[in-house]
Amino acid sequence: MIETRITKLLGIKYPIFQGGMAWVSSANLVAAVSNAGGLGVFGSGSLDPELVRQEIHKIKSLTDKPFGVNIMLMMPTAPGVVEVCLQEKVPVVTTGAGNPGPLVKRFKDEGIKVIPVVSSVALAKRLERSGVDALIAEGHESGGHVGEITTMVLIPQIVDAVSIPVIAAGGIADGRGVAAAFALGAEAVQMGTRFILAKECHAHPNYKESVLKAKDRDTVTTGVTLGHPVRVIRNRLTKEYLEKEYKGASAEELEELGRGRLKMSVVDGNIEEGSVMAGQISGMLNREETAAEIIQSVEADYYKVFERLEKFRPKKS
Ligand code: TUI
Repeated sequence: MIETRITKLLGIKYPIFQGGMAWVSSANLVAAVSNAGGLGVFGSGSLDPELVRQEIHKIKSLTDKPFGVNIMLMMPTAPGVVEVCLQEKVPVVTTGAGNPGPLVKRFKDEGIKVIPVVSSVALAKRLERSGVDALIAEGHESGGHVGEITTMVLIPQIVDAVSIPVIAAGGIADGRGVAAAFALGAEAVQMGTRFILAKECHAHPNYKESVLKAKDRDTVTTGVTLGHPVRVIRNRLTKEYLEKEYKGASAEELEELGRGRLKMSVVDGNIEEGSVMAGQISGMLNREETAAEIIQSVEADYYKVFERLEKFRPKKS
C-alpha cells in the first residue's frame, strides 16, 4: 500500500495512472487498470463525442472504481467531449496539448477532478491558480505529443513551483521509475507505453510488436520545426517526414502527411506507414502482461529499490 495525496484525492489503491492514449486506451484497458487499483484513463483523441459517451458507458459497466477521460484540447471535437464528460460526471478529467484554464470551474462545479498535463513551469503555475486538483508533469521522453524538458529536469522544478500534488510522466515504466519520480517530489506516476503492452489493450498486434522490438534509440521526434514535436518509433513514415521537414516543407504539407496516421498503425496495424507513438522507455519493455500483472510488477520493483538504497544509506560519523 502506497499512500499519497493523489491516492487519497482519487480513492485509488496505487499511485499509478495509465496515460490516456488516443485509439490505444479504450474501455477494456481503462476498466482493467482501474479494477487493478490504478487509474485507467480513456484517450478520447479525435473521437466523435457521442462515441466517447458510449465508451464511458462501457467503462461504467465494467468497473465501479474511479477512472478518467483524457481530452485532447487541440482537437475540433474537444468542446463536444467536454460537454459529454460534464453530463456523464466522469470522476476525473485529464487534458493534453493545451490550456484547460477556462473549463476548470465547470468541471469542479460537477464534482469532477481536473488534472491537466503540463510540460512547463509557467503553465503549471497558471493552472494551479485556476483551481485544478493536481498536475501531470510530462517530460520529453514520453510518446506522442511531447514538451521540450526531460522528466528528470521538469519534475523537481514543477514540484517546487506549486503546492498541489504532481504526477510524473515520461520515461517511467517500472518500480525504479516510480521511486525516482517520488525522489524528485512526485506523488504518483503516469505510464502510457507500458500499458500498450497490457493484454487488455486492443492495439493491433503489429503495433505492440513494434514497441516490444524497439531499442533505446528507436524513437524520433517529428514536427520539431513546426513547434509541436511528436515522439514515434522510427519507420518508413518518419524517414519521409523528417527528410521533408528538414528540407523545409511547409507546415500544411507536413500536416497533410501526418493526417490519419495514428489510426493507421493502432487499428489497421500498418506500422511502416502509420505513426507508432511510443515513449523512449520502449527499449526496456519486453513482454505482454495483464494490467494487474503490470501494476503488481511495478509495486514489487518499487520495494526492491528500498533494499538497494539501504546499501547507500549515509553512515553516521
Ligand atoms: O497530449 C499529449 N500527448 C499526445 S496527444 C496525441 S494525439 C496526436 N495525434 C496526431 C498528431 C499529434 C498528436 C499524442 N500524444 N500529451 C500531453 C501533453 N500536453 N504534453 C504536452 C502538453 C502540453 C503542451 C502545451 C500541454 C499544454 C500546453 O500548453 C500550451 C499553452 O497553451 O500554453
